[in-house]
Amino acid sequence: MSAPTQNAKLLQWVQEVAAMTQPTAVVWCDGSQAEYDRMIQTTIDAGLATPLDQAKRPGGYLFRSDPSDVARVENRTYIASKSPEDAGPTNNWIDPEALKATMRGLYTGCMSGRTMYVIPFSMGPIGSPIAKIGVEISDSAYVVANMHIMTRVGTKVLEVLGKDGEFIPCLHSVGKPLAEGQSDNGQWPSAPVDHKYISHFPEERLIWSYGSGYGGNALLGKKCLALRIASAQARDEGWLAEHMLILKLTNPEGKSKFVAAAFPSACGKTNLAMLVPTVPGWKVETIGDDIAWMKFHSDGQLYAINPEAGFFGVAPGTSVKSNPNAMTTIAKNTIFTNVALTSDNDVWWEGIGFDPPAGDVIDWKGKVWDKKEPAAHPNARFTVPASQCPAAAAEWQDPAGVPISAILFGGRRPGTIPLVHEARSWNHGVFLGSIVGSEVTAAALDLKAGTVRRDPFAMLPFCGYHMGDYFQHWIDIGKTPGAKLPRIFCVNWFRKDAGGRWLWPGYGENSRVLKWIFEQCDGLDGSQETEIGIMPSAEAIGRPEGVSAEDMAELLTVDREGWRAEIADVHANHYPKFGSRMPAELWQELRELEARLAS
Ligand code: GTP
Ligand code: SPV
Ligand code: MN
Repeated sequence: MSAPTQNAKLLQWVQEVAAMTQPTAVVWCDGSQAEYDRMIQTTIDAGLATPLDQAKRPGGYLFRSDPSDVARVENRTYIASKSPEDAGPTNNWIDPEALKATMRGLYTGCMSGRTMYVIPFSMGPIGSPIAKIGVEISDSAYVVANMHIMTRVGTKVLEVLGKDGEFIPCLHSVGKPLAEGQSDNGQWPSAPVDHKYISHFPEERLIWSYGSGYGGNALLGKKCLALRIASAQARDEGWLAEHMLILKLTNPEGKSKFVAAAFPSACGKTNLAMLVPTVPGWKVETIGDDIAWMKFHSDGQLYAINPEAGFFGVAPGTSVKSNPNAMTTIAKNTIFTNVALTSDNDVWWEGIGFDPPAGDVIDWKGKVWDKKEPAAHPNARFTVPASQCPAAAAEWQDPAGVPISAILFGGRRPGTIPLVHEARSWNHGVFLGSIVGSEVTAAALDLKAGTVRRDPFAMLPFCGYHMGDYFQHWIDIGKTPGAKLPRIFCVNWFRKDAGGRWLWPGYGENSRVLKWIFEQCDGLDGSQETEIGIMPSAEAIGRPEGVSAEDMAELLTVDREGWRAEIADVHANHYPKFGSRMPAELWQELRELEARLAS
């Protein structure tokens, strides 16, 4: 096949990679529907995909990954800057040349028996000044199909790239060469964990991934490009690349504001972005559910775009009750990975809101479900075009982005952190982002689920450089001349009582908090100063059905003892990690909070 580009750098790179990985064929992807259909057929033929009942769920396909390859692998994710200091204490580091030598060894011959796909893609609307072009080389048809949904793939991207345009090379292999005549034959291809490398070279703006076919490890436009590499670019160029949803919030008078919110993986971004408010007259619409790129415009406002074109969302817990918009979105043209299969050839998962029909349920491992373990993997996901979301805002692909009025930080915290509090200032807000803690979820494979860890700005696994410098970057953003800075809030939907019962119903009821945030931005009354920040009265939030006045009080009081312990941990364990790169402004915020809580 002749190459559909004259971009010399791209042609040379493709040739070099093909020489190293030795595929049977090289295919340049055009992004067409016919190509998508071919990819799906290829995976069906290889026994990797199961078509769902096409009458009930048109364009629905189920994949089961290898049980060792079900989520991101943080221990095998590397930031290979020249100096370990530039990767910082929260990233794994290997010398870039040593890492490349190891990986070249693994890549040599790794695509034999397979097709090498060249996937030109755009993060952000094609041709928009904010968009970035990447080219992923992958030996996985599953990756090609998912990239079609999650990014803008194809010939148009090559046109914009032209002869000498810049692109971010993203090299990916599942790390499972095939012998001649051999097929995957129903076995999800991946490499053993100690051969997996999800590597980033931020100084060269380069990504090399080996050994995993799953999600953020393999769909390299997402976490690797749009967060890890883009965060390093954003630092250099004065903008922000963040693990944030973007939503449009409209009040009963028809006035709209845009909100961005950072929660760690599997902590509620997709759900908040598509929320159906319980508060009458209010409306939430979706711009994005996972990543925001934000830049100041000449009017002083911070504008955000969603660089993605689809959702790679957590399936378990998604139901008509919790997220009706997501359920409608995934009614067609959806790739499901690691959910359960029902006897009538449809999908099922824990928390879908109904029992599976009679007959055997096949669990995510492909066995008849014995009901001892979950039928769907907790990190089972759906991949679906954002354009199918009934709540998609009219502006969702606007290349200019949307002006952000409020930024939210949150995590899963059974105690201490109240339902909502507002920062007193930009720097105090950056402080709140820097100390975010959250219970670990199933979105990363190698961590113990349930334990609380610090996940600053929900970027712990995604910051492509030293986290102390990242904090400083946020402080510096606040000093942008003429900036109309968004207000900053902390939210926590995950409070529990001593018996483990949720204190807050969450989901649609979170609209009560969004309403208060909207009104705070407009300077309406309904708040009070506390030691930890500005908080609403119980009346300003209102009480959802089933929430007692005592629960409400617990959700909205300052747990002074809990906060003292929180702050002591930040002081002793969290901030010292960042050494001399820790901004003085944040130490100052910490000392001021300590003083307020002591008096
Ligand atoms: P990533 O895609 O991993 O970045 O995750 P995300 O932040 O988009 O998380 P998502 O919205 O998919 O939610 C993950 C899990 O949290 C799902 O099982 C949801 O049902 C659950 N969840 C979301 N919002 C709430 C809430 O308000 N309350 C409670 N209790 N659970 C929630
Ligand atoms: C996350 O883990 O935050 C995700 C899923 O959004 S993945 O793309 O696999 O990283
Ligand atoms: Mn995410």
